[in-house]
Amino acid sequence: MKSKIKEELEEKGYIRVRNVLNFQKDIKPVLNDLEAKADKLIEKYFTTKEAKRLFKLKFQDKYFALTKKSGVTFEKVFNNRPPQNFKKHENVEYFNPESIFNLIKSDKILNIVEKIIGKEIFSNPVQTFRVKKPNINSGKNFMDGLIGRTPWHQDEGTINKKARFKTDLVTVWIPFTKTNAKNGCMLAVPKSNKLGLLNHHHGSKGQVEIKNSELIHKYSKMVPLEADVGDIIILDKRLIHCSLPNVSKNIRISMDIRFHKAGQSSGREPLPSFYVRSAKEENIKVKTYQQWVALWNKAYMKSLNKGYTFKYYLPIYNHSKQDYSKKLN
Ligand SMILES: O=C(O)CCC(=O)C(=O)O
Ligand SMILES: [Fe+2]
Repeated sequence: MKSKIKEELEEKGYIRVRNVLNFQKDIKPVLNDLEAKADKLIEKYFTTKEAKRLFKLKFQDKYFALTKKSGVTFEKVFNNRPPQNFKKHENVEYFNPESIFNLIKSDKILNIVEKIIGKEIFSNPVQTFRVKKPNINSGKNFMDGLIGRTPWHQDEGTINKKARFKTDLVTVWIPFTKTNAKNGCMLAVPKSNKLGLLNHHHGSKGQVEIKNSELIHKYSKMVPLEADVGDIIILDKRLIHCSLPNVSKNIRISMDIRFHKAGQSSGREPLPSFYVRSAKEENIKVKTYQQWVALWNKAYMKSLNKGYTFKYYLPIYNHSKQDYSKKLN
């Protein structure tokens, strides 16, 4: 029998589950690690005297001080996985502390995911930690999805052909700050998961974007996916969604992680995917933080002389039936 959650997800394309995570146990450890990462950067960019003063500030003020002083936006450094593209042999240090590994294998999250894709579950490598800066109105980060807005897309559009149409992929979006329409929460088109995979294209900044997405604002019903810290938002792989600009004065922090049915393609080979839940205990091979870090390091090291960690082709049909413009009634 289908679970209620699965039924609702299939019907609307998204679902918010309240109070899944505990602030002290699940959220705070990640925020602490984020702050430790900022402190390391402060040591690099500031004098010892300046650093001493900055260490006392809140993460947000550390981040503002860092970006101002360095002119660097740190979108790759604060992401929890190696970047898709980088300069050849550029070894970007990314944000992959144990607290994030703990979230990926959290029973609180997996108990919900299990109701959607069943008891045999892989961690999927399509994951992004996002520290969204306020008021990015133009420039290279304008629509980068990392510190800027995320363009209109379906998550299934961002995986490769091996997984497209085949893999049962589910997105779990986790806020680390209360997130609302003002600070750039996601925006979704309810029931759009029933439209099939749509034609995507490269937007003006190279981003992956649904073709005709300008029509969405004009003609479609849109719902802001607001959430409190502790809540999670689950997305269907075909839900049409984007994120709003952050027009508040504060940063907005979130992480989206994904899971798929064990044994299926992750859609991001050669990045790691592995069992996080199974009825057979011996299937769980990645048990320690060190093992997890080693998997990612290996994938990244292999990519260093290529300058990219993964590639996929956008879903572009050679017919227009899957254009968003054809879906309006
Ligand atoms: O947080 C965002 O800006 C976008 C997140 C997203 O697209 C996702 O989790 O699939
Ligand atoms: Fe997405």
